[in-house]
Amino acid sequence: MRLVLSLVLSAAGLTAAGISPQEYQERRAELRKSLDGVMVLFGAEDPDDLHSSFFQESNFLYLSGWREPGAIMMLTPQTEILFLPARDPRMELYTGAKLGPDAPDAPKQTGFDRVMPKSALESAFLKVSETARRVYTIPGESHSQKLKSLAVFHDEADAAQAIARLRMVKSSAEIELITKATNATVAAHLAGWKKLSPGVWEYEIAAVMTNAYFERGCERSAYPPIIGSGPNSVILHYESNHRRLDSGETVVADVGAECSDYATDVTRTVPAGGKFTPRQRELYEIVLGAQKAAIAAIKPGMRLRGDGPSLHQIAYDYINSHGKDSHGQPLGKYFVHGLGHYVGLDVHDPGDPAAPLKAGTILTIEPGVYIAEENIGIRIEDIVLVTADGSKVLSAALPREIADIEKLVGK
Ligand SMILES: [Mn+2]
Repeated sequence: MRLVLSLVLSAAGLTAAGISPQEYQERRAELRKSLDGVMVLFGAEDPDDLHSSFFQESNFLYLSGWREPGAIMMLTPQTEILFLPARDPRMELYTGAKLGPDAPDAPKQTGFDRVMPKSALESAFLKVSETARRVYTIPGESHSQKLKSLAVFHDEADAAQAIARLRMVKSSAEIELITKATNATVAAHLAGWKKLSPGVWEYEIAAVMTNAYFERGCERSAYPPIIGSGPNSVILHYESNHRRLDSGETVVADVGAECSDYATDVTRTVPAGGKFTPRQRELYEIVLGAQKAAIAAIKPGMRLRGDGPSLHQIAYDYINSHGKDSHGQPLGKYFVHGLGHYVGLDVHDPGDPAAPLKAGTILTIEPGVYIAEENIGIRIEDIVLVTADGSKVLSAALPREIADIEKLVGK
């Protein structure tokens, strides 16, 4: 009995370190204020295989901090209910103890006003849908379809969009966690540079880098590390990391940690042998110039992309008006991806890329050129906080000038 009790108590540690239970409650309160109906969110289920680990659905995580599989939440302006699966003693031999819906302190442990068994969802939903005008769910989410069939005469609305409006502006606790992940990632890049030399395998660099942020209190990678050397440097999401570095080529290292659920995303392109060739140097300076021009233009009201002036346009224009390919053509067509994205719980955090930036938004600025014909891919990515009057580059401690990089690579 004592053993069971201590296992149950350990469930209290399941909300994310760094974000307080009060903040999760405040997020729900803020969302509920603007809700003209009922929102139902389904948490992630346990993946039933040995290849993947459990990741809580990020909107669910944002609003609850709850990290056990199979939960559901229902929010209205008047109520908030967390539905939990019944405990399964046989499964708990494999998964460890879970918090059951009938535990007397379940509201205290979860921070929700009410905790109910999952089996009560339908009747509770039918009750609130008598008066609710609109049903908010995540579009395409399979469980939601069945639920919506119970409330056929209601308007449908996109829960993810409503939550994204909150997620786009970070709280001070969120900024702190992303800064922590970023500082650990800067250390990871510097450790990777030290290890870099011709003959080393890409996965060895990845191992040195991930180890550096695990040692600094980050539990996971925000995404699989990308170490792309030579021909692999032009592959945008190269992840196999299975090639040996050769001298004379560039290495794109796109690696970011996740700390207490919050991601970061930082890329540098460095010379495998410690020195850029004149052509690599020329292209690198163009990408860097584009990045600096875009970062200088960040302030509230500016847009990442879309019609009219945008950060993407600034970077594109810079690249397209500097340098040429081997056929004498401008380089704009080699900048093949978006300039950046929002970052938060997800490395690609939700939000309209054409929306005016607000103070408190965190985004990446990552121009690149990828010229397969020349075996050269160059991407420079920093993570930036929008401030009241401009921006702060959170990854500024990681050098990006050629002279500084050449001083550090392989040494
Ligand atoms: Mn990125």
